Amino acid sequence: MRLVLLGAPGSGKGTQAARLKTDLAVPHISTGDMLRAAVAAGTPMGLKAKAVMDAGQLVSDDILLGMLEDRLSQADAKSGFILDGYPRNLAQADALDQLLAKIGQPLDAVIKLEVPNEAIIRRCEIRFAAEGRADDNPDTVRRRLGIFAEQTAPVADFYARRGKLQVVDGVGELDEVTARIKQALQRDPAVANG
Ligand code: B4P
Repeated sequence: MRLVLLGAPGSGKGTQAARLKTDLAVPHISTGDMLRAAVAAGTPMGLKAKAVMDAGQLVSDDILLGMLEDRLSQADAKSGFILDGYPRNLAQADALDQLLAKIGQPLDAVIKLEVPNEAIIRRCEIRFAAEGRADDNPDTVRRRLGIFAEQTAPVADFYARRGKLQVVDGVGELDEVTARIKQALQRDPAVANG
């Protein structure tokens, strides 16, 4: 299964991907986690990315594509993957299409988690209090939501036009949202037919 999870910051992509990976028996590939690992390791790329992430902006497409290409070439990704946080704009969606065509692994499905902005702001406030992630402070979350509406929302149309998009309500208990995603994947003809 090759799945993309789309959704605004704080919509539950990372949370749900971590729950789905065991059932689907594929790795969870989060570009946000990869960038945070690079920041924590103090690599030159991490140092460059930190300021951009803390400000709630998107890290450059070139950096992201190189990182993703490396990750998808690893052995565990041959059986599929759940991609969380990528693509975040149309240039990344195009680049992903080309990369997957090159390695002969087209996407099976794209799930978009829908959560109202007020709920997202509340979730990120809770995480900010618990983890202190700079990009979860309320002003930065509002900026990230603006970037999402402007740059990431068109990615959903990109996949809708290709018949790959399913929209799932992301509000509710974690188990409920997981069950909705699994139902959507069952309905997906590309997935149901293997
Ligand atoms: P991400 O790591 O992708 O951060 P995120 O959008 O906040 O999602 P995350 O997966 O962490 O949170 P989740 O929604 O699961 O990106 C961080 C930054 O990295 C970006 O701003 C950007 O700078 C950079 N970046 C990453 N990818 C990039 C790309 N492709 N191009 C350029 N830059 C990129 O959960 C949020 C909170 O909600 C959690 O605390 C969770 O516990 C809670 N939650 C989840 N589901 C819930 C539910 N059903 N009910 C209540 N709370 C819930």
